[in-house]
Amino acid sequence: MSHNAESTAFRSALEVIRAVEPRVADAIGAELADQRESLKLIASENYASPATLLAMGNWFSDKYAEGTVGRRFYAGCQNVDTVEALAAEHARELFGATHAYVQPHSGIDANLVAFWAILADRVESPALKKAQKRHVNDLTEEDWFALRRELGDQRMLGMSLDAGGHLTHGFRPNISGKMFDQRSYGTDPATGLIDYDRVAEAAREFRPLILVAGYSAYPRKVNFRIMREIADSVGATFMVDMAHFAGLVAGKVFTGDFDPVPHAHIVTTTTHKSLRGPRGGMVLCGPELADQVDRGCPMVLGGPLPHVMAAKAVALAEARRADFADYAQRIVDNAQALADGLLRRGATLVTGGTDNHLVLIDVSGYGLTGRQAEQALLDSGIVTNRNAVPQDPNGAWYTSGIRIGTPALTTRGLGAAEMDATAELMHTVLDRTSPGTGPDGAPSKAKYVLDPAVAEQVGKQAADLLTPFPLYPEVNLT
Ligand code: DSN
Repeated sequence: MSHNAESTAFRSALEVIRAVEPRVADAIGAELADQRESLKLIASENYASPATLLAMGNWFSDKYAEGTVGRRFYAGCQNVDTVEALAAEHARELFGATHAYVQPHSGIDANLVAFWAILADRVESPALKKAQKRHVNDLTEEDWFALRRELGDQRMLGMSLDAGGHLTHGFRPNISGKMFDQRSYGTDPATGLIDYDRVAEAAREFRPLILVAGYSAYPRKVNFRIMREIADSVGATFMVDMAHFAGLVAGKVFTGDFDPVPHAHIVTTTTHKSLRGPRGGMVLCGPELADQVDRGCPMVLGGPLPHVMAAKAVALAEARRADFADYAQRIVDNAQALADGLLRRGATLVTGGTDNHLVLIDVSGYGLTGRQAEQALLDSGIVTNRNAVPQDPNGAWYTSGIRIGTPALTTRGLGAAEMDATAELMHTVLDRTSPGTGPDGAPSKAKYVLDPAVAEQVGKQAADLLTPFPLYPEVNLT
C-alpha cells in the first residue's frame, strides 16, 4: 500500500521507536486511537498539525541554547538561532507585537518571566540593583534580606479563581501566590460578567503593582482598553494572560478593545490551546520590558527547548495563513451553537452564553456536582472537565460546573449542526444522572447513578457524530 508523506513519517517514526521500546510505540499509537474516538470538549486542548508535531521530534532536542538569538552561552547554536528568530518573527507579525520571547516551556513559565520582568523594571529596589550588578558571592546576608524585603510585598490584582481566573495569577497553589500579596476581582453575581467599576474600585483601594486580566473559565470577552485605563489610573503594569484565547486574537476574532496586544504592557500565552501549536509558552511586550523578558532563561527558565521553538515557528506560520481566521471564527460560532443548544434544552450557563471558545454549565441545575457530571459524561464518551462556578458552594475539587470548549472539535471540522447534536447528548446524560450515596448511605458529591444503557447509547451516538470528521485523516498507521 502506498502512503502519503505524513503516514510514512509517523509510521517510520513508530517503527524506529518500536525497535527500542515497543511499549512506548504502542502507547503513542493508542493515544492517537483514543483521541480519534473521543468527543473532546476540553476547552484548553486542541490538535496540532502533523507539521507542528513532526518539527518537535528531531535533533534540536539535543541542543543547549541558553541566552538569546546571536548571544548564546553555548557554541554551535546557529540553527537554533534560525528557528527561534523565525518563531519570534511570526509571533510579532501575527500579533502586531514589538517584541516576542518564545522560550517559555509553558504558560506558568511565561507568567513567571513576565512577573519577574515587571518586578525588575518597576520596583525601586537598591538591593535588586546591587544583585543584578554584582556576583552573588559579593552580596552579604543583609543584601539578601533587603532584596526579599523590597520585592516581597508587591501587590497583584487578578481575576478570582471561581470567576474563571487562573492559578498562576497569584493563587496559593502556585508560586505567584507566594511571590505577591494578591487580591481578586470577581464577577457581578447577577450577570456573571466582569463589573469594570468594581475592578476600578478594587484597584483604587489596593493599589497593585500588576493588574492581571485573562482567564481559563470566563466565557466572555474582556474589554482590555478599559482594563488598561484602570491600570493607568493607579500606576499599575497591565498584564494579560491570553493563553485560552490566543487563537481568537491571532484569527482576528478579538479586535479593537478586545485585542490585548495594543492595550497591555505585557501579554503572555501558551501556544497549544486555541492557537493550535506545540505545548509551550510565549511572552509579547513593548521595548520597555524586552530586555528583562529576554533574561527569562536562566532567571526563571531552564534551557530553551529548540525542538519546541521549531514547532512554534511552524504553528505560528500556519496561524498567519488566511484559513486560520476562518478557523478562529468557527470556534466561536461553534461555542455559541453549543451554548444555544444547551440553553434550549434547559441547561443553566454561567453568564447565559458565550462570546469566546468556552461554555461553563452550572450543573447544579441538574442536581449534580461537577465531579459527578464529569464522570457521567466520560462514561458516555464525552470528555470535559469540571470547573468551579462563581461563588461555588462545592469548592474547587467537587465544583458545580462543567467547562467545555470548541477549539478541538472545530479543528476536526464539526460545525453548528454537530454542536446541537452534542448539546442533545450532553443534556441527555446530565438529565439522566442522579447523585449517588456513599457506603454509609449518606449523600456523596462524587458518586452518581447513570443507567449504563444510557451511557452506552450516548457513547455510540457520540462516536457516530465523529465518524464523518476523522482526526488526522492524512495519517494512516496501518
Ligand atoms: N490547564 C489549563 C486549562 O485547562 O485551562 C490552564 O493552565
